[in-house]
Amino acid sequence: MSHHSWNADELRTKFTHALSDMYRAEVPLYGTLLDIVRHVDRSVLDGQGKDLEELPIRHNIERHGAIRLGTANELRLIKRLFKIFGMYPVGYYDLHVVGFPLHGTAFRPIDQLSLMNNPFRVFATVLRTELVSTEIRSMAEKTLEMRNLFSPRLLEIIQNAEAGKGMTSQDADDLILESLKIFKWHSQSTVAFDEYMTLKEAHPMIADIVCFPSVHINHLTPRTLDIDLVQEEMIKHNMPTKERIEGPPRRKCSILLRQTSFKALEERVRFYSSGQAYVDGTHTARFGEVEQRGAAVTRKGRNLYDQLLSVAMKEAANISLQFPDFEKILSTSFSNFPDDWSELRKQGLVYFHYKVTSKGRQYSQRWLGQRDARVKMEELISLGLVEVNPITYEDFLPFSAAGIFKSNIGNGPAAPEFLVNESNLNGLEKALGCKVRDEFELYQQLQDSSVKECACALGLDDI
Ligand code: OOG
Ligand code: NI
Repeated sequence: MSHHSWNADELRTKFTHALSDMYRAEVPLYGTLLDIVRHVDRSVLDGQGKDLEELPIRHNIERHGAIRLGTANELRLIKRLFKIFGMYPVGYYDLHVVGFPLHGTAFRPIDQLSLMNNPFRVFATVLRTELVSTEIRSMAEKTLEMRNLFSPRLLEIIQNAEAGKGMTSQDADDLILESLKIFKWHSQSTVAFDEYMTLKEAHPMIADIVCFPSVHINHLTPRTLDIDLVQEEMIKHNMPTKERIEGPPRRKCSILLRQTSFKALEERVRFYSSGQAYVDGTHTARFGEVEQRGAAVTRKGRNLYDQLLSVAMKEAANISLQFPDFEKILSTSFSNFPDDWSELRKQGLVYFHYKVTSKGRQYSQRWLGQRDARVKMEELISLGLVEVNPITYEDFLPFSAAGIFKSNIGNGPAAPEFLVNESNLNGLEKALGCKVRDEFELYQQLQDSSVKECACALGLDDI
């Protein structure tokens, strides 16, 4: 039998397309949002005299999604599945600090080539049952114990891949098909209506996680070049648009991540009922989101971001605020975050990718070899031998995530009483069966290896 050797990037892209098609069929407004994004991006490029084709390949397909898992076992299986797609757990997100009994990680590609091909990422949270009452915990555990997200065929494909066996085209097709079943929406709940209500009262997130046979993907998010324009268009299209864009304010030099969403749909769901066979109810979980990504910031940059955001939030809490007023407060606070690439680089606030220019390549290695081998990067840049570009932020922001959660599934109890009040990175890693990678280290490695490549191309020992 002929084995096309599928690599992880190809499989991830096949999966991203399939998932996007499925979600488009399930949530038509997501399709409308994709159309708006394409339209906005084209007009932004027109303004710059550029074509869509000039964008990096990744841009056309770039998405992130989110799932909420119930148990450690489900998380472990998801990790094994995503590994086949070249996606690894990066970062720890503790949502209990923003009122949700969840913690999680982001599954995403980590090396430069894979990110260039398709940076598809999934924000995956898992329920922390140790945070909730014993009554709710045992209800949740009892129901989740009976759930099998992974079909026998999918488990077989995963085991074969882990054993290093080749994958036929049929295997690859089945892999995608069987994977989609995990993320599909079901309008039939696995519990009785009163159970659903009890769980929902404890926290709407718990009901969403526990009461369904799959871990329905709750949104898929395209990336845009101008989120402010998309927000305007969403409002024009009468979408139930979130009031404000999460994240940093609009800037010349985009950093991190700005996000907005349309609110979750109220969907019909059938529940079991003791008296009759079924009873009809509704559930809100699935929504649409759009994001604009900017530069990855260093730890120093991140501390500054967190500090400036919290200053703005505190100030906003004092007055009742409309959208434009908050934007003003935010911009004022962020005037303390440099907005010039060379300044951001010199202050070590942002990660950069360094690349030898064509002028640099023309300089003979001998010319450079005659100089002090420790040529300063600044000098190479000012001579036009090396160019610098900010590295894209590939991760998420917990406070923005909280804003997205809140506007979509309801706040839950105003101040939820959790039994435990600390993060549990260890618990998450134990559930995963591996460490989560540190996102800052990954960006640092990307930057360092780009510097090494420059040194190598220019025949320098060190820069
Ligand atoms: C995840 C919300 C977080 C984001 O973009 O920050 C998220 C969820 O609602 O499960 O997707
Ligand atoms: Ni999201």
